[in-house]
Amino acid sequence: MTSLALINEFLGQPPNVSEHGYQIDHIIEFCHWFMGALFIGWWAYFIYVLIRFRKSRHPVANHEGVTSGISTHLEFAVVLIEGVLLIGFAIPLWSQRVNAFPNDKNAIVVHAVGQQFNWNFHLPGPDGVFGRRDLSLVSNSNPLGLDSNDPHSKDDLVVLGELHVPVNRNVVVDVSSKDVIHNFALPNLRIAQDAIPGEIIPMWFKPIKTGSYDIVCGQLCGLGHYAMKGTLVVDTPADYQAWLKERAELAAPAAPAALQRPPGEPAPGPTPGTVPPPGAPKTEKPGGG
Ligand SMILES: [Cu+2]
Repeated sequence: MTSLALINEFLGQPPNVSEHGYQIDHIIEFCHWFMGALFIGWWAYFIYVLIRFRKSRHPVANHEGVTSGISTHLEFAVVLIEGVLLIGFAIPLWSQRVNAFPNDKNAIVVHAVGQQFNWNFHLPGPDGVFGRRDLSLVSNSNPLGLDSNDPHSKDDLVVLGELHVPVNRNVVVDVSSKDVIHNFALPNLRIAQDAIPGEIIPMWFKPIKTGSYDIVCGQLCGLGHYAMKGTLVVDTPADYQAWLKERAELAAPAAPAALQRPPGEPAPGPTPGTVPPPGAPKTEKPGGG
């Protein structure tokens, strides 16, 4: 989808790579032009009034004021345009985002969990079922508290900072937080969702272009907020399968020993499925930064 986006581009908006993004861009672009017109219109009128009704020309005030109805009509036109923007475009678009979730089995479902100051991702693995997570199991080596005694967690993947998704497939991200309010924001995909402790809030999008894009935190969540960045990699289907395979292989060696331990005993090594991406810090300090 191409669109006339002069002001958006001038203001440095990153390129859109999601299916619905052009609709957001159209609204933003139109609002900028509309606000520009109002800005110029109001200022032109203000300067005209300053000159037209200056004291030297009108030493005595006219208390009767304006008698023509043109200002009322102009105000009504502005309200009408804003009403059409809100009711005709913004609310339907928002409604589609929050109500029309894809129900096809082909959609990728991922859990994104924010924490100061990282994004953790939990993928269900080949069985398609998310393993149980328990807050009491959360540790430095098991950032999401994945229960290794749950058979469904055996093939799960937990990755830090970098999420891969295939191109042209619907992606549903269940967003939550471990500590404070964060915001899972994907500027290139024109979508963001608050990550609220104690709540799991889904959002969805369809990436339409391969590449690496920023994942940022859109809420001021603490001293390290500025560094709370991740990467969304939109892959070709083949690259996505290769990434899943690579992650599964990296997670595999630790699995057998950890699965044999009795319940309740602390894990000797890294929890199965927990694979920090290359270059990630070894331990996270909650509250640090
Ligand atoms: Cu944050």
